[in-house]
Order: sequence, then structure tokens, then C-alpha cells
Amino acid sequence: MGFKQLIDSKKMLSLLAVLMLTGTNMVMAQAAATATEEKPGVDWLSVSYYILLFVLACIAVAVVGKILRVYDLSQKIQGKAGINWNTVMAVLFIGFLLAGLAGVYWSFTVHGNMILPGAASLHGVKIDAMFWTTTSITMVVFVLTQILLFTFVFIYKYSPKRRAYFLPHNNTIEKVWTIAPAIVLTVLVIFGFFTWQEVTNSADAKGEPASINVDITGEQFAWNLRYPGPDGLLGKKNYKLISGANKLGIDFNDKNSLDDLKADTMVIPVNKSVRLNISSKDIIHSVYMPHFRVQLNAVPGLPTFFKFTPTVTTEQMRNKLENPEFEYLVYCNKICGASHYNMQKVVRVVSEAEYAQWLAKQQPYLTPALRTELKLAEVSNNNNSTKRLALNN
Ligand SMILES: [Cu+2]
Repeated sequence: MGFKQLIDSKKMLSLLAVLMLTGTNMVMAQAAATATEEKPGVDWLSVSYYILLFVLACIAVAVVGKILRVYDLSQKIQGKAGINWNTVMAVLFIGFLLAGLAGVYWSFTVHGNMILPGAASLHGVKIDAMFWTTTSITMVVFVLTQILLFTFVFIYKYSPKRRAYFLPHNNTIEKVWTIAPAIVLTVLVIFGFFTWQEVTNSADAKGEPASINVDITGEQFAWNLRYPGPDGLLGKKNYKLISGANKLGIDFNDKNSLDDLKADTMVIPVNKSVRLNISSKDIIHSVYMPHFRVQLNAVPGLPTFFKFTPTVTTEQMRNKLENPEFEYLVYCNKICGASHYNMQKVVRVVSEAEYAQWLAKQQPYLTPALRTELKLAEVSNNNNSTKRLALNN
């Protein structure tokens, strides 16, 4: 049975009547439900209501279509030209182009306001330059191709006076659309390659110590921070040593570990290079600090690092954004499980003096409970570095 026989006008009308009855019932039931109590969860009544509205809108379009068809046929019967559907379609294409361009403009003005402020790190400026170059080039190409596409459809709509030209092959066109994008993409890729090389090829890669060494370890669903103590060196870690008290598996046979500090907030001094030593205890996480243009995966078993220099203090950024509540944050940028969104910590960029003050107040990683667990009482009494740490506290 064909589609046309299946849906005749009688069936359509009865279907419409049924839908309208159901809709009225739903609206009334909805009103009654809101009058009594608000139930949490998905409101299926309003979902069905919107589906019904959509179906009604479709029917309205179909009805308008039928009316136009009848009008068209009556015009033709009278020997008149009727509706020129080619022109209608061509005008609709131009309408679609204008609506699309207006949408692009709206997206740029509305969502453009939500864009991150300028980079708050030294290398971030280069990343921003790369981002804006790529965005500008692709934007110009996008707007031009869309305008050409839709305008050509409008200009070259069907006309009985014109014959279509059959173009089976043209080497020049093939060359242009192969070589031009290839050149542009090569430039963009090389630009990106050199930028990334500059960002990562820091002094640290050549073995020089960074100003500040911070350990950041991801786990479901938190970031753990460890700062070096007065000796300026972080002790070794070993996943086999992870226990309830030794959450990061720090190896206390390594003397550098004894004065290491734990921290809840990542406090870093402005204009000093910071080396983040990144690792993960369980699955792949990702250290993501959008304001500093920093992102690098934290992969279990693969210690890695990212070096950056913050250039704008939290206070300066608060003034710039006119938001006294503003805080830099370090997020996890891998969807690592149900509470992934919890993985964030405050990052505070302060002056060097404030940083020294803050660091002096931090608690050692080696807590009394951990000392007992590791039977480290004797070591602590005789160890110089912990005595110095005691002075700090
Ligand atoms: Cu994560």
C-alpha cells in the first residue's frame, strides 16, 4: 500500500482530532500537577506537550503546502504561470545564508564575550597568537565559501533560457583546490610545531632546575600537591609504597623526601618559572589550567612535566576582570569518571614575598601518623632537614 493511500484526508483529520484531545488532556493534567506539588526528575508531560507542538507545527506546514499546491494547480488550469518553485527555493537559499551569517555574528558577539581573558603566562601569549591566526584564516575561508555557495545557487537557479555546462574534469581547478589548502595547512602545522617546541623546550629540558618544583598527582577525584621543603628538592615516589597514610607513595629512604610539604592550594610566585611534575595514581587525568594555557595529560606510570611562568597575579586578574571573587583553577580535562567535575583546585599567583610566607606555613607531608607507620621516629630526631623544617613551622 502506498503512502498516499495510507494517509488520506479522513485519517489525517481524525489523527489531528486525537492529538488535539490528548494535548488538551495533557495541558489540563499538567496544570493540575503543578497546582498540587512539584515532582523532581523529568517532566514527561511537558516533553509530550512539546512533541505534540512539533507534530502540530509539521501538520501546519503540510497544510500550507497543500493549499499552495491547490493554488498552483488552479493557476495552471486557468492557463497562468503558477508558482515558480525554482525562484522560491533560490530565495530561500539566500534567506538561509543571511540567517546563517546573522547566527555566526550572534555567536561571535554573545559567546565571544565568554572567551577567556588574555593569557596569564609567558608562553600563553604565543599559544594565543597561534589560536587567533588559525581562527582568522578559517573564519575568512568559512564566510567566503558560504557566501559563494549560496549566492551561486541563487544566480544559477534553473532557467529555461540557459543550458547547463557539463564539466567532467579540469586540471587547473584540481590543482588550485589541492595546492592552496595544502600550503595554508602546512603553514599552520609548522607554526604550531615551532610554538609547541618553544613552549616545551625550556631550560628544564636541558637539566637546569626550575625556580619552583611542584608535584601534582591525579587520582579519582582529586589533585594532590607536594612542594619541596627547605632543601628545594622533591623526594622520589614509588607506587608500591602507596598506603592509607602515604597517599602518594613517597619513598622516605630518599633523604629529599623528609622535608616535603603538602598543600591544598597551588600557590605560585608571579614571574617565576614553575615546573609541574605531573603523574596519576589510577587512570588518565589531565592537568588543565586554561588561564595559563597549560594542559598536559597525567598518565599512570608515565611521569611528565610542564614548565610555565605566570605573569598576572590573582589580584591583578581580579581587577582586570572586575570580579573580586575570581580564582585561577586547575581542572581535570579528561572525563575520568562520575565525579570528574570535582577535580579542581585553586591556583593563586602571588608576589614572591607572599609566596615565601605561605610556604613557611605549610605542613610537612611526613605526619606523626606516617612516622609511626613507617617507624621513622629515630630518623626524624637526627635529621637536619626536619629540624630546619621545624624552624619554618
Ligand atoms: Cu580526572
